[in-house]
Amino acid sequence: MSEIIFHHYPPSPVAEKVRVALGIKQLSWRSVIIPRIPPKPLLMPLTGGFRRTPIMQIGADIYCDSQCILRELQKREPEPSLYSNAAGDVSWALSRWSDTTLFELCAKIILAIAAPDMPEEFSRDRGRLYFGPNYSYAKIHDELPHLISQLRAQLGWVDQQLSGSGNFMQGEQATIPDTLIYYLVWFLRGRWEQGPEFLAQFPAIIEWEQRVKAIGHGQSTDMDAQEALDLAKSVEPITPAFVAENDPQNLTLGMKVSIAVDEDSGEQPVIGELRFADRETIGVLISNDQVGTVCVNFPRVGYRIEICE
Ligand SMILES: N[C@@H](CCC(=O)N[C@@H](CS)C(=O)NCC(=O)O)C(=O)O
Repeated sequence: MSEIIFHHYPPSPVAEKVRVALGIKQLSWRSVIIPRIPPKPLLMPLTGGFRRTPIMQIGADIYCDSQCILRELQKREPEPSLYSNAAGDVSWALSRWSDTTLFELCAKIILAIAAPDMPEEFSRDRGRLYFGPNYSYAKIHDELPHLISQLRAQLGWVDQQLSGSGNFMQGEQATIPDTLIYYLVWFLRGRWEQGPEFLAQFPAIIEWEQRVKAIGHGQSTDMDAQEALDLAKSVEPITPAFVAENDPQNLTLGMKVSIAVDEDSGEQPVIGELRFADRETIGVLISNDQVGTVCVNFPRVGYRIEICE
């Protein structure tokens, strides 16, 4: 199997989610550090313009979004499983909560408090990306007591689950829900001055946090971004040419489609030729001089696919 190449930057919380999954599976991987804000000239040729972090590359197959990355890791390396049963489980529904509602609450609290001290370019970029065109850090700041009350109640549910579940969210093995909550606790503790004090009210979370931290990130070795591009160019994508039956959008192989985050985040869509589509994943081929042809995969949930005329 080709090497797992992970494009990320150390402070990225969503990347931390995947690093923990790499740790659960004790995988070896190559680490390419990418910029925290665009331009990302050595990443864009691989993703067709998708700018979020993290991205996984295996040869000429690219996986965008942590949802798609974790699923692919589980497919390629089934043991130890990220699921609580062999067929998969309801963790993806949990991810719709942790990665939207809960992530947004954490991001609002952390960024609204840090905004005055952040580089202007960074705070503007993240404000538009996460909170829409009319965001105002001042307004978010005024709402902090409300936002913290929302977060406290919802993390309380996690604390209750952990008080009775064993060492991890679903028992004695770390699985997807552990990664889904850990990255947010890591984000709160590391980037919000009052984070440690806030988290102290959740004793089961605090003990579990140490257990997840001890799992580590597997074994990584650094890789140069240009080397990753050259590698993609030297091989062909192995994502199969396949469209599952009864596609609700009538997708067919080879059609030109655009794929975009399904929220008003100001991001450009990725446009490519349809190579793969099933219930959960869509993959398109894109080509350029730097990488040749690569297959860029996205989750379907949370993304809007449009057929280009
Ligand atoms: N749904 C995406 C969210 C990814 C995301 O928003 N990541 C943040 C970093 S933690 C990001 O992309 N920030 C902007 C950037 O890195 O350019 C996923 O699960 O991968």
